[in-house]
Amino acid sequence: MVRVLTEMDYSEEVPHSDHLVIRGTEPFNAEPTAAALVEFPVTPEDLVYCRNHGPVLDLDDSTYAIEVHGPQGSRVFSVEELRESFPRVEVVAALQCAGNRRKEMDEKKAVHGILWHDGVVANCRWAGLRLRDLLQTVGVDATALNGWHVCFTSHVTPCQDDKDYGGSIPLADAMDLQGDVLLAYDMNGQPLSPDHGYPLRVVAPGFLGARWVKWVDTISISPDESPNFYQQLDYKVLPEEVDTKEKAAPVWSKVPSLTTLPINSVVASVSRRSPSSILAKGYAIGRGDVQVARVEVSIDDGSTWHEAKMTYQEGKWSWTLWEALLDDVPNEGVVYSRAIDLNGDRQEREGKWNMRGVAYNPWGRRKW
Ligand SMILES: Nc1nc2c(c(=O)[nH]1)N[C@H]1C(S)=C(S)[C@@H](COP(=O)(O)O)O[C@H]1N2
Ligand SMILES: [Mo]
Repeated sequence: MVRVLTEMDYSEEVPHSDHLVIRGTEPFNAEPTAAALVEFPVTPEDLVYCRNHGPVLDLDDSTYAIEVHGPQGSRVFSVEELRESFPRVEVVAALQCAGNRRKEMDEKKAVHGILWHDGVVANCRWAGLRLRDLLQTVGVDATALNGWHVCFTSHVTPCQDDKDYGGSIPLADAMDLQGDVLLAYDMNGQPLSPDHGYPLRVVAPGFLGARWVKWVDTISISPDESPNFYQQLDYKVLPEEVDTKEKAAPVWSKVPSLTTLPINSVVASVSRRSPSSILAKGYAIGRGDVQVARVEVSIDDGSTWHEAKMTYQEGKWSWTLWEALLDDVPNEGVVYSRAIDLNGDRQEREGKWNMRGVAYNPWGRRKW
């Protein structure tokens, strides 16, 4: 367990990207515009949103180690050992915060949380070791531990709501999912930056960002989910009638923790291509491992839909970029988008309001 700060202290905060719109400074929370995001199939470091619940420190990887608590006891691994003793695996996967599009939900009725626009998503090339390989090394046999969870914790600093940051995913997913859950040390071919978890972070493709624990220093298996605040008392879709903290208090434990986020798409930019035509661009993202099959756009309030051209999709876990050139358009209007996945599930016009403003996915919508 690596404890660096015993209280939330921002005096050693690292510098952050200048290309983000800042939504909060202590802790540092910032996102790019969606218009900038969709210009890059793989999100450059400077445009990767930052979501923090505490200070961001530049950690020393020579003293950093992780503890893995397995069925036969605990083992400590240095970062170097993890890099050298396990195969390096690359995965392209979209990281998305459950609060993406919260601002739009807040426009319907006030929600609790940072008013993120539609930029808290990043599609990166992650590299690291397979969590499965590490767990097998310490003797974890998933078939004998049916229904168990893998818990990740970062003790580096305390957070706003808990003494550390933690989350968990089902053990079966960690051991299966084609082995794509990583303990990552690289992002886009470079060592992770402090903002994104240097020296080690969890990469859990298909899961909401909250489970991608940064600066992870402890991994354990348990019959229960992580007891951490961010697993138990946050990142859940509360019933619509729960609209105050007081009403939420007795309900949290009865509502399941989020694992995947629903199919989504947004219109990121609309530009004029001629006096009578526009080009709409956006991203779409499937639920878990279910890929986006198609994206459609409408400029007549959803009466007729046109298929957009998908310009990028890479493997099972990436986002989808799309664009649509629309002719004979009036001077102004609204472009809507909706994504449809391989199972035929599609985005609906309206999303469900919930107090914490998570998992919001109504049709994408942008004026021109
Ligand atoms: N240690 C730690 N890990 C964390 C968080 C955090 O505050 N502390 N935030 C989580 C949330 S809510 C998200 S959406 C992602 C954001 O990752 P990023 O800042 O690299 O974009 O990290 C997750 N991992
Ligand atoms: Mo998040």
